[in-house]
Amino acid sequence: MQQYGLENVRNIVLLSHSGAGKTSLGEAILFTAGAIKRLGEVDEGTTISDYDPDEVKRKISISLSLLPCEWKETKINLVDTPGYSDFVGEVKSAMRVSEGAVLVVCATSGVEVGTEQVWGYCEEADLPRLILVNKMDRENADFRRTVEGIQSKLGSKCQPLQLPIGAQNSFQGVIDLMTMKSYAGSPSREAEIPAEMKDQVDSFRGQLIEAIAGVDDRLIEKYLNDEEISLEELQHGLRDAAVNGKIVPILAGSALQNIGITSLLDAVYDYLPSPKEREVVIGDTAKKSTEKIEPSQDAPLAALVFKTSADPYVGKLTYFRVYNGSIESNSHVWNATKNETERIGQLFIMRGKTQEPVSQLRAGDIGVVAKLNVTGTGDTLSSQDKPVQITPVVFPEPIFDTAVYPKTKDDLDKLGAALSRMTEEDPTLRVHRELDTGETILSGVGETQLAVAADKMSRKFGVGVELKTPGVPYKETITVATKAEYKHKKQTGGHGQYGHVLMEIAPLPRDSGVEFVAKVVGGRIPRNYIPAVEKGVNEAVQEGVLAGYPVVDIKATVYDGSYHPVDSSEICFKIAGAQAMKKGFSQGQPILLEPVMNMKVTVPDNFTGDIIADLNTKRAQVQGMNPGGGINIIEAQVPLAEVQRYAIDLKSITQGRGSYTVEFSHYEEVPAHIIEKIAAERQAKKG
Ligand SMILES: Nc1nc2c(ncn2[C@@H]2O[C@H](COP(=O)(O)OP(=O)(O)OP(=O)(O)O)[C@@H](O)[C@H]2O)c(=O)[nH]1
Ligand SMILES: [Mg+2]
Repeated sequence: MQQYGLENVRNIVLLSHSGAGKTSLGEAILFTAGAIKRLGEVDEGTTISDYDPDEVKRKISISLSLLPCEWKETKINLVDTPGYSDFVGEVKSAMRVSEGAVLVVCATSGVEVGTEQVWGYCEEADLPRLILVNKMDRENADFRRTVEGIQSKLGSKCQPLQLPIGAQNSFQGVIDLMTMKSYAGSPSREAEIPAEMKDQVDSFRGQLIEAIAGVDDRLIEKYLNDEEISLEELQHGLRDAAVNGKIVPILAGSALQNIGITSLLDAVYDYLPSPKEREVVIGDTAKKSTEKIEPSQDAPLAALVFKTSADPYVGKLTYFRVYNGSIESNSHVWNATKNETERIGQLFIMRGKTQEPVSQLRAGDIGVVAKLNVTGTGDTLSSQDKPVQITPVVFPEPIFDTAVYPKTKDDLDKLGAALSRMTEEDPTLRVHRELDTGETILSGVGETQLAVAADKMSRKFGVGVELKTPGVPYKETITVATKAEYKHKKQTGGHGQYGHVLMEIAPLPRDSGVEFVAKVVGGRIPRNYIPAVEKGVNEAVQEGVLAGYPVVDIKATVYDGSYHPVDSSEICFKIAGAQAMKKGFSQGQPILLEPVMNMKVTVPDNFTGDIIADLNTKRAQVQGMNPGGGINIIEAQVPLAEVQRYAIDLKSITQGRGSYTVEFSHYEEVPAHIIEKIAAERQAKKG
């Protein structure tokens, strides 16, 4: 097995708006580098990266996948990511373990919302990157227009390193503005620079050299003095600038036609950093401090787990990135996050779904191991003598809830286990049981993610489920104090039934629950029957009279009654207690309460009006706005019933440019005109 030194590795994440061509590009790269013999296609479901049946079915990537290959004796670990915004968790994981990114932009649609989003993530993470203008072969493909869009939306530090030769169905290849060499065809061959492109090439080359000199102290003087700058100096300058994020080179190509891929691989090798060039921040668990270290393959082990996947056949797979030292097959390591020893079996490198066994993985590399016991996503594997922790990936909080209903009794039995496997695999999924409605709630980033989760549960674990909008946990209460009397009296054959209760029912402040007090004097209800009365009350408050929701925030006081020495029994007093409670509740001018949420909606300024207008149709109370830097954060209180599908509304209002958080605030009275509708829905659900 070939071992790679730190400087001979590139961990590169592919990022873009959905559909720009990352998966196709990954395929073309593997093919060009000789890692695969046949070029698969997304539309035929034959790519190495989109191997999962859910990906094949939907023709989009859903999970990150590893696509290692070798180029110029350097191991390139490509990580393909999903572009669909629901799967941002996978993008964050993939970025965390990469030193560089290739951002794919479509040559016809240009910079889209998703492009700006991943660009933002790269800026946040300080991730060096290249941009590939892909789909140069497509109808309407336009390199110059796309570059203008990139420079105006992402900044002028994005500079063409290449020019395409031809476009659309005459797209043939690319010209490298540094080496002034041109490559055409598939497989790529060196070609002449077309004579008619000479002026254009000179002008773009001039801009590139100016940009490089502008960020390089050594070159700027030469440049200003009109001295000759050698190719080597320029390449050195561009490498520094790209690694430090001062210049983002723009390339051109077609993943589908496999054109420009050789040059892209060269650019990844030339201009993106190796693991040696990025410091690693590690926390010393013993000293409780963090330090930045230069990674080394001879140091004690530090490896970060960035993904786990559950599979009924191969079991649990744990994906990790080695930052320091090395890890061996069939060894023991120390899980410094859980403070436990973990047994490591056979190590693998993965290419799509294919596993290739390896005996060792060294710093810089990415690998997989099966069937770990205690280790989960975010954990650090290290050595017990020198336990360290690497900062884990920070995942977004789930905002979209759905209720999970098993289809059959058998599905119900297996549901819990399947859900816990799903949440282990995807850290942006959470599950909890809503006591008030009795529903199992699965929360995530968006609707598609949850639909995919349901498909996966059925396919992987044989658990059929239906997803529904969760029930709103309404409550009922009263607004005025009232008195009620109930006498339960029956004479049937032998001895009869008798229980008699007088009760006062009063409203309590919000969040008080149900209080029961007995103030009966002179033994008018014997003490041993009081618990039965309380039981009756507790049963009656399970379902209010308005819409059948639980009753809260009331105080029930039994203050009088009577009994019969022979006919009275516990059951009779229970019935009397329950009926008195129901009667009193009806008389107390009952109201329905609903949960109200605190929401923070973050959108670009120009959407503020649309957001407010939409919130106004949702019975929201806008509490404040915090504009700044072109972005506005709108704070509002909104009834839960109105915002259960807000993720979808927000996406359509802002074309995906907005985000929000939501949390429970308090219960509030439901306006009278809505109660009837809620009661009817409740009735229908029960029926
Ligand atoms: N004409 C043309 N079509 C392309 C090219 N690259 C990709 N496509 C097509 O664009 C569509 C989307 O390609 P993918 O590779 O799945 O894009 P992606 O970025 O991986 O998409 P997500 O996984 O959803 O983020 C497919 O139909 C591809 O065949 C290209 O260079 N030229
Ligand atoms: Mg894809």
